[in-house]
Amino acid sequence: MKKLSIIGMPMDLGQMRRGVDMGPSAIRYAGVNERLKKLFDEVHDLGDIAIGRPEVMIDEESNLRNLDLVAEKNESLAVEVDKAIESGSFPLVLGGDHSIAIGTLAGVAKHYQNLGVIWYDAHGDLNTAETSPSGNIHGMPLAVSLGIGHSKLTNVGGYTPKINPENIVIIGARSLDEGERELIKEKGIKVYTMHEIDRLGMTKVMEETIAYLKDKDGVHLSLDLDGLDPHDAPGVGTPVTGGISYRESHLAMEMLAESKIVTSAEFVEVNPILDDKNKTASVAVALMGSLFGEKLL
Ligand code: HAR
Ligand code: MN
Ligand code: MN
Ligand code: MN
Repeated sequence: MKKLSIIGMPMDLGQMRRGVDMGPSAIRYAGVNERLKKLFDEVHDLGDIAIGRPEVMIDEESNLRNLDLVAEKNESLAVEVDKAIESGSFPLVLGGDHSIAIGTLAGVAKHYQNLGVIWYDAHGDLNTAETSPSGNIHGMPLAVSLGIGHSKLTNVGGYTPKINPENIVIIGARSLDEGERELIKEKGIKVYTMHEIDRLGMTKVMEETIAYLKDKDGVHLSLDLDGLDPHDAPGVGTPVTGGISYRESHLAMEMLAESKIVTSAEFVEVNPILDDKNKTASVAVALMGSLFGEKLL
């Protein structure tokens, strides 16, 4: 019995471009339920986690934008993701900005001894309050999940760390801050930047990624739509040129489907306000189709 639980996380407090809170609506409008119903025995759309629309505030003491709210709302997300897994469902979280990975991973990682993570993103999201150029928490969730960062964030779900550095593969990186580069080297995190993707081709990148994560007891896919080229995914808050194409991304998802290693996923940073006729949400839904086993023939 294949069951899917869809959880909307309309979070926009991890950065400054409001509108990403409408990501879950845009992805539903693009037909996520209809598309995935063909690929699962049961699809349960659990609706959205309540975020509200508070005024955006900087925490004076920590210099982290909306620290308390981001932490609190991620606690709620962690509970829902945990419940979905308990009920035997594959959890699929719709963002929302990437700060939601803090809650998703808090809910997922307690179910695995040795969780692998694929971080499909233009960015490393490995900043801390000290290294961040922006104070935006969506640039920090991977560091937080490693147990690095403010304790209000690292302790979401009541435990830390969620993952080990040697279990991470970053794919699509092309905008890394100095502190992130240092952390990657210090921790030995595996990264396929756009250079390696161009050089090796996506087939080889995914073969290596799958081989690298094969022995893990679960793999979480955290897919930031800004990992794709802005031509293919324009509706994101922090676009970076020279990204992964729609076709390469499809291939990556198809290879993950074949490998059957992925046990949870989130698709984040869809901002319909910045989009071109819901193109980015539609791309997200198409990639989900491939990830969950849609075939052309
Ligand atoms: N590295 C920059 C920062 O920390 C930009 C992060 C941009 N964010 C995302 N996450 N969309 O991948 O502010
Ligand atoms: Mn990201
Ligand atoms: Mn990004
Ligand atoms: Mn394809």
